[in-house]
Amino acid sequence: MRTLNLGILAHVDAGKTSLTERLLYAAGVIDRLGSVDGGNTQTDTMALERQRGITIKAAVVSFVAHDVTINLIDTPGHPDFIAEVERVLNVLDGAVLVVSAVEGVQGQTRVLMRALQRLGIPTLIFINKLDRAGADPDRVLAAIARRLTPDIVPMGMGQGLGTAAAAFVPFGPDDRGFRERLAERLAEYDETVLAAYVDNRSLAYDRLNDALQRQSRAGLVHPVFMGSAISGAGVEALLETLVELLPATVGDVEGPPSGTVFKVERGLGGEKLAYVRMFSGALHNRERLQLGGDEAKVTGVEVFERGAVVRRDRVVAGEIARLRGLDVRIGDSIGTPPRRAAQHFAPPTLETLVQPVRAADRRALWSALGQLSEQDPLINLRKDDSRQEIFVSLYGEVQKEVIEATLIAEYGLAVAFRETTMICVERPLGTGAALELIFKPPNPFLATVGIRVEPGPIGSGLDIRLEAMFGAMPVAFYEAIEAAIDETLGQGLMGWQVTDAVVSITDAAQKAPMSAAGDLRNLTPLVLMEALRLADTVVCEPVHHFHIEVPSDALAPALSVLARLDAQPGQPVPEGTSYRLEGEIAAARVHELQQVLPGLTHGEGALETSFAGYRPVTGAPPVRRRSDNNPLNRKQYLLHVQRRVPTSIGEEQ
Ligand SMILES: Nc1nc2c(ncn2[C@@H]2O[C@H](COP(=O)(O)OP(=O)(O)OP(=O)(O)O)[C@@H](O)[C@H]2O)c(=O)[nH]1
Ligand SMILES: [Mg+2]
Repeated sequence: MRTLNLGILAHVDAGKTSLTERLLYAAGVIDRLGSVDGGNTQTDTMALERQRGITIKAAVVSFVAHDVTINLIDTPGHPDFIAEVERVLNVLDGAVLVVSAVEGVQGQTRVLMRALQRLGIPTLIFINKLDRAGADPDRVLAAIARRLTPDIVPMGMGQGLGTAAAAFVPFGPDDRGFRERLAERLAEYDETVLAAYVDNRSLAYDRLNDALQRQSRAGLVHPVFMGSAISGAGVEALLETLVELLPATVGDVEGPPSGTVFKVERGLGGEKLAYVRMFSGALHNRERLQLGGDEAKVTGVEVFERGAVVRRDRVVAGEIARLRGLDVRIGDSIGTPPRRAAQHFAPPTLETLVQPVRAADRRALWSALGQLSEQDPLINLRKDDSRQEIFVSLYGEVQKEVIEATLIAEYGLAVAFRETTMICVERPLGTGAALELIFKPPNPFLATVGIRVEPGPIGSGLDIRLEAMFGAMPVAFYEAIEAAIDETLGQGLMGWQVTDAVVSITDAAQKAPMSAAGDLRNLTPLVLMEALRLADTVVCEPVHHFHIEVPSDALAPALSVLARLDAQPGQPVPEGTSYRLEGEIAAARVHELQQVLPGLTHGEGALETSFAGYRPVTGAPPVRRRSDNNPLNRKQYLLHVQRRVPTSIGEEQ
């Protein structure tokens, strides 16, 4: 049987979980409909999700439609949980992007659609909440075309808008206007349709429908459905055509095993459960495999089937399984790594200090947070050297509250957070070069390393280059230098990650057989930090782009709030009875803006923010204390360690 791994994505509260529940119901997998408000849906199963009526973790459920197994992955919409969506994107065959007919296209909708398009994931759009007062699908369609993609094909229209009887009326084959719109839209990527369109000939509906399915499965056009996840309107129509408009896969079962771990959770007994999508080959229960250099054994294979989780002997290409027995983290590969899991969204830009309420819980807290970071690798953990303080990186306040509640509920650990601060980065300002020669005091290592640091293009990250092959040095030695560069630049002159830098290895030497890779690895941080010091760095803070719509009478107060928050708005743009304000604001101030804006605008101001990169801080740059895992401390310490360094080979002998 073919499989379609289908993600449901949207901004927060758009109705993803409700739609998932409806699809399961329409597919006959559940006979009683749960609701988010009643806390009894199939996919919001965590206590915290049910209490808050918000999805926190991605969840998989499965049903069959037209002989295709559909693994539905319900994702969280709150931007604080974007890491969950990030991993899911790597395993999807297709997606349904939900947009509310009332709230319309949000900043988060754009972020998600851009990621789907970058990855070429075929995507249908569902305009939800037609039954709610204020539903305006025409306005939303126009916003989708303007702000998401012009390549949309509305598949029908709404009726009885804003009432419980709201319905979706599909356009039919006999609808001439629909056929014309289809022809116009599909002509762009289909020669036959184009020729007919130009000649003013009408094509049979079947021919157009065929082109629509092909183009939709290829992600070239996006059919738009609408309805209500609460009343079920439009859900049957979506379910009926889903498998035709999105590409189900039959993977290569005979190929080498290859899969991606996209979710990790712990079972009732604390055991790890790894959610894996197989892209090729098969994986059997009791099979032994290599994982990060170690041998591991699968001790259980479970798949999702018609709303339930069932044990199986094996999982094959195209399928999703829950595997037991593997010590993995999210993002790990099983067998041959499949496509490269790139980062699709911005990294967390905030950090907070976590303290146990009882001092004796410090170790337990460190290990509990370690477990949480296996499930969410973007919860970066950092421990301060001297004070043994623990920091976690964050997307926002809601994620912080969820971590706090999870630590209490699952580990019995009460914690307190100190104020949230930004995670800055450092960029080199100029060029700096340094060199330490072998046998030349005070160089304590049996190695030569020369390094030049210079600024790279904004957004380029770290670019490590080798200027030449130096002598007959083993490859492992070059790798040791590169690994040390990578590790050392985790903390620049002010303690922040160094980025947008080109680091060239200008010289490297060792003396066989006395030198070890360790000599190069230990010397590199010293040379690199000297080069960085000469280049100097500028500390840059994360900023968000904001887009606010405020009623005219709230414009002046909004501007003064923005000024207080050091935001930089552009000229206000009048739009009917309101104004649109756009500009930049430091990531650390976004939460405050979100809190004051509704009061200021009597709830009418709409705010959207999205990560917009880093900008140099004005005033004194913030310094971050070094953490244990920084190699530099170790290396600086090593400098003071007594070590006999020969000045010539003769001396060594
Ligand atoms: N009137 C109406 N309410 C809806 C509809 N769909 C969802 N809701 C309500 O909207 C709220 C959010 O619904 P969810 O299904 O939790 O939305 P979600 O997109 O899964 O939210 P997150 O996972 O937290 O991002 C709930 O109170 C639902 O009852 C709809 O079609 N009509
Ligand atoms: Mg949800």
